[in-house]
Amino acid sequence: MTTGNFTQDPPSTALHDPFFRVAGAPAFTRELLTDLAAGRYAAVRVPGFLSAERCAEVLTSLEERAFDSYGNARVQPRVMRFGVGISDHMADGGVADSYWTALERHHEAWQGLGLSFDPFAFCRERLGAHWPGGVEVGRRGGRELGAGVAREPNQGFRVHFDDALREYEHDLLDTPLIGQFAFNLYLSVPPSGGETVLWRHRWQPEDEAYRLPASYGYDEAVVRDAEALEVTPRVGEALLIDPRYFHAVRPSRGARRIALGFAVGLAVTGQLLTWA
Ligand SMILES: O=C(O)CCC(=O)C(=O)O
Ligand SMILES: [Fe+2]
Repeated sequence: MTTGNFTQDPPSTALHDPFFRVAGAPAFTRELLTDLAAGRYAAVRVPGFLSAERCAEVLTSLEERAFDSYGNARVQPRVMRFGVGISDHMADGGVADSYWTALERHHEAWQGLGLSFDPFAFCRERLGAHWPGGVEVGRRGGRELGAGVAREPNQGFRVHFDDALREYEHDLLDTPLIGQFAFNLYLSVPPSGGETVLWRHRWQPEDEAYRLPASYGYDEAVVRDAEALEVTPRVGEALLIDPRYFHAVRPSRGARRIALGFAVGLAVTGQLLTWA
């Protein structure tokens, strides 16, 4: 209750930015993608992006496979993955040769699932259905990057942000980017936990005081004064976020939390370009 004594109230969390919100829609329209890139939304969610049948097909075959873990010096608590993530192959502000070697095995592993369709191609097609420039897998030095990865952060993702402009010394892709998103399609979600949380806070130099040693993540105190919003993912739903807002995934209880994910860049050409 407000007593008139402002020192008793949390400093800024009571204030709301009307643009810090999540849109829910049947499709990623041109307008929603534009508004997400421009900052009129923090995230866009599309329920039923992939049918229950197709989710079950991909999930069933993934469940039979052994997942790897992300590099465990940088990613603690452990996050499992099926396929290659470029963040494990960052070197000297660029991409190590090991990424390209790992990608060959990644393609074999995904082909080995014997799926009736290519889930990442399907996601690109639906994501770009209303986008004039379409969606393609990004290239570096003329070579196509990874199309996506299955991620399983059962113990959560720490508070972090994703921004290729800061993570790499030069342009990651051959085509420069003017905007970035992170795409997730949920195949399996837990009955409790597993929420995706976003904070209305972008990286600033002072935040480095909160970085956990050798980690991709930050102490949650870095976002303590920021407005937060939470999304509880559903199976078959696609979520596109502005990953430059600090975000985290809460630990899951009761079931595996498995999502197909990739990064999306809005290129100067107007195309959406993906990578993982
Ligand atoms: O799994 C999620 O909901 C978000 C994961 C994440 O950190 C990202 O996609 O950048
Ligand atoms: Fe992220």
